[in-house]
Amino acid sequence: MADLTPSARRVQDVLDAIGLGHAVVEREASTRTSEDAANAIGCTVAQIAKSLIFRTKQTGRPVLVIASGVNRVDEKAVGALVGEKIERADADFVREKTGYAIGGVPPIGHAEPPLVLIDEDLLALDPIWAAAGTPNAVFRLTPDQLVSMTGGQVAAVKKAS
Ligand code: 5CA
Repeated sequence: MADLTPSARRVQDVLDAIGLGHAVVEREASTRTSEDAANAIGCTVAQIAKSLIFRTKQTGRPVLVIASGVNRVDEKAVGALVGEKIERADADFVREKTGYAIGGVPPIGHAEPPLVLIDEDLLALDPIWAAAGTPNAVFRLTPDQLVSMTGGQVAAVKKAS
């Protein structure tokens, strides 16, 4: 535990403050994408809780959508839920609002508290895994814990495929 890289360490510190015993696991193998993470962990892509950052178009607020790794996010549905059109955030916005780079954005501990929506499909999967600050770090949790630690709203956010 002592040798996590600094960004993963920051996530571990947030998890320690939450106090439910979650442990960041840093690996040699990439966990940069949902597919990478599932391969490294040995779980299904669906069990990867990917943290996607959007930006509200008018007011420029960060919106965090935590979605199952197999789902595409329906931006119109998210816009309707937050009451404003949204767009995909660029890398600089992600870094500024979360404090982390794309590929390692965790669901908790962001620099600016975002609006949080959680893909309802994640509630049927246990355990799930989320990014933990770097493209090589993840932590395991239950969907209920994801809801409680983020304060997110569980919603239908996936695109019909
Ligand atoms: N560590 C993994 C598994 S948890 C991870 O973070 N996956 S992820 O899917 O949550 O993060 C990668 C996401 O970053 C992509 O799905 C994509 O939505 C977003 N992304 C990748 N490249 C860009 C880019 N150039 N601009 C904006 N968003 C991007």
